[in-house]
Amino acid sequence: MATELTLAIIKPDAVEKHLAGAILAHIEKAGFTIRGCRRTHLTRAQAEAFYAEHRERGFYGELTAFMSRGPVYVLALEAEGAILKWRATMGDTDPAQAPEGSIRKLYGASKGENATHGSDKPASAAREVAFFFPACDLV
Ligand code: FUP
Repeated sequence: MATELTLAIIKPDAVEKHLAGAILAHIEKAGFTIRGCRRTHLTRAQAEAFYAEHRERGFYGELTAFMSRGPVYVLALEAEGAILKWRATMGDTDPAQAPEGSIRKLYGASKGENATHGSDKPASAAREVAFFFPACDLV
């Protein structure tokens, strides 16, 4: 399996609850190398651009309002098969369906406020990492 980069976000709900440190520790214990890490507060326009592929979905307004309501941590994670590995580490979108011990089960509250984001496929990972990190910041 190849070494990959994927984009993770510690979402506003988790940052508000002071869970960012616990989630970063979980990420490192799971075997990812954190190649990029930045705290930021997305504008509504940035959240809309980031989630543009969901524009037609009913939850788009709620999703982009939520993602811009407070600070987030954006992370570029590296591992063998990082994209699928990070999605497995997070668990299902709905925390109620996520496996025991997964990040969304441990720290998520609902389908919308589910603690973390992860890229879903290689093309998304490339777009999403580049959305937040110039190549020179991936160290
Ligand atoms: P995921 O890839 O697991 O983040 O899930 P999706 O791409 O299906 O959805 C992206 C984000 O939209 C989720 F993280 C949360 C939000 N969402 C809702 O708010 N309601 C839904 O019913 C589904 C997703």
